[in-house]
Amino acid sequence: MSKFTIQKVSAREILDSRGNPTIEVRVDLPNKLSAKASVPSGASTGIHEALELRDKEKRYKGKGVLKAIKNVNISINRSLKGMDAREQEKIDKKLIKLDGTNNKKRLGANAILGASLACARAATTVKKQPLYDYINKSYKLQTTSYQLPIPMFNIFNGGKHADTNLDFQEFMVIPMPKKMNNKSGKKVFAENVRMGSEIFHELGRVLKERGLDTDVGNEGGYAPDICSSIQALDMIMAASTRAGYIPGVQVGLGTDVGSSVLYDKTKKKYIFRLDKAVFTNSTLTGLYHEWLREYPFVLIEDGLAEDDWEGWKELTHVLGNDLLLVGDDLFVTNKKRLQRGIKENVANSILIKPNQVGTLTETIECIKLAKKNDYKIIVSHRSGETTDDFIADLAVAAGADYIKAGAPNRGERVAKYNRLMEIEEELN
Ligand code: 2PG
Ligand code: MG
Repeated sequence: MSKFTIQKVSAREILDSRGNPTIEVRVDLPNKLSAKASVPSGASTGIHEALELRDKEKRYKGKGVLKAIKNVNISINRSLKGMDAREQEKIDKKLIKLDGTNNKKRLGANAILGASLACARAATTVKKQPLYDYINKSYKLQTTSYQLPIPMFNIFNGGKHADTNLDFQEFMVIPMPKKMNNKSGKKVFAENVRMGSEIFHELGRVLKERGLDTDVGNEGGYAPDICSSIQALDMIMAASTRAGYIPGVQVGLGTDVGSSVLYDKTKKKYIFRLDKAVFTNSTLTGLYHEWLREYPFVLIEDGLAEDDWEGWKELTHVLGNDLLLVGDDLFVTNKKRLQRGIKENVANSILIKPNQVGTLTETIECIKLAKKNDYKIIVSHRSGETTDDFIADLAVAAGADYIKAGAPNRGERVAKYNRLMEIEEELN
């Protein structure tokens, strides 16, 4: 038995940031070493994601995760006990085989991912290796020096993440890459966080002055009822300028349209209630094009629905050179779907969410495929989060271009940004 031999894998039910149950997995090694990982949960989940196992019983209105926990405590524990925690790929393969379905519906992607991530973290405890360094080296991700991702701050929440009238799920402010590099090359990430926070608070003041609500949505961004989508953009622009950051020079805009839920499949139309507008995939692409002329957009995520491949092709053809076009529901961190995207020239960036696919190894494989094909990498949180900051280390390990972890507000969101600032200090 080595110091890395897995003694026990166990799980318990905890609450996520929306107050819903989720799973926390613990892996025990010899010498009383142990590590935990918890699993987030989406609200605007893509239909092609791996399955999040919920009890569908009376407790928590069906949202309990006791079945997933039982799967960890019994079958996953039985099959991982005795394995070397450093053999992450072997561990993940075993978990995939144990589940035996193509979307992890038997054991639950939440049970499997929790175990997968907890094993990785446990392996770092023996030599006290930083998690990002451990992941990077285990998967031979890169040889050059570590780089911190650019944070994308979702400061205006709508869609499925707020009970307000904005159809767009997220409006983000994104520090511009080159212009922000300070001379010493140090604390760039921390400076980007400061920018996000200063704009966020300025936006709060802008909203207050206009008599609008300053309560926040699921991801910590403001979520007032407004008159039009454009009004949100204008207020974000005003807040950026007032905070001292020049839009288009120091800060850009991004949106996660979350368009899968706005799409009427039978009519093949995108319906935006607030703006009283109905679009086809072509006319919606046209709207983005128009916005690009008026606002400093750098990124559009899920601009079209998860299975609107034809629309995506056109969108990529029209705007792919000017914008980051990010596939989230479209790719669901799934190599097969990304492969199709690459083949059909669809999108140029991918959102990476470990729980969409269910193991660390599959997440990394997807990142590798994306990188090889020059897709930009955006590691992402979920709208239902915990204070687990695993994705911060994952982003650094993978040399991700961006990280999306919500507003610079609320504990479960800032946990990721705070961890990245810590890593930046460590690396400097
Ligand atoms: C998204 C995510 C995170 P959810 O759509 O990108 O912002 O939302 O976790 O609800 O899928
Ligand atoms: Mg999304």
